[in-house]
Amino acid sequence: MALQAVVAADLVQFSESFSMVDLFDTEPGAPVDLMGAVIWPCWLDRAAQTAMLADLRDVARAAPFRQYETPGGHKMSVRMTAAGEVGWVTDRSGYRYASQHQSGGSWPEIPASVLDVWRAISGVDRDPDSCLVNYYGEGAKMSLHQDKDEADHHWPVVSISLGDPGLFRVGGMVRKDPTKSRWLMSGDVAVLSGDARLAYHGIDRIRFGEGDLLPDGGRINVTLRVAQ
Ligand code: MD3
Ligand code: FE
Repeated sequence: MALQAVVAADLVQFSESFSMVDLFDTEPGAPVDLMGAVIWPCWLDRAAQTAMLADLRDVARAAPFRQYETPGGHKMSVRMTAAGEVGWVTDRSGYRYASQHQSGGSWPEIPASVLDVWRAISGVDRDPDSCLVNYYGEGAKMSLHQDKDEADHHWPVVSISLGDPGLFRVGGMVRKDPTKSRWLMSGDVAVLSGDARLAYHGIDRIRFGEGDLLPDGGRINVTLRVAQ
């Protein structure tokens, strides 16, 4: 047999011993502690990521992504929408949770695929009432901030990353505290509870186009909260 034919036969044998899902899957990792933020690498396998992405497309159809303005008058680079009883919004009048989106209706329900992650990982027996969906296109970032707009800060925050890698930075309770960074990959889930719940954090940059979950590139982050 010609060498090319041998190589081709080997490739067929190789590909038949794996499913497409296996080819994309990474092993779930042990939890990583980053300044008290607990990151579960690859908590969601490729099939779960694809299913959640389809649910998030439905959310975005009901409540389209928007680029909000901060109270200071800066346009955020991240595009946002939400699900649940209330959604986080901002405009010139301030940061707040609102029961209606800009197009006038109530927010869509939090998808079951997203709720399942909270129930499995949050460690609390109350469901979240708010699900923020952030979309990072090319060049988008989120500067260092605290999440303080919720009524009771003792409830955890759960964060799910999908799509391109994002460089997550987390520090302490004061902006100038030292920080640590880690790339959040598609399928990673982070739990912010205890002291880390009020830690400064942000996304410095994304590696746009590196992932293959979103056909047009970009990163999605879903955060679940008890807001009211
Ligand atoms: C650490 N989102 O929406 S997720 C946010 O990837 C937000 O879109 C980032 O910060 C993102 O407010 C970071 C990880 C995260 C979420 C909430 C936290 C880290 C956190 C709350 C407290 C401390
Ligand atoms: Fe935040």
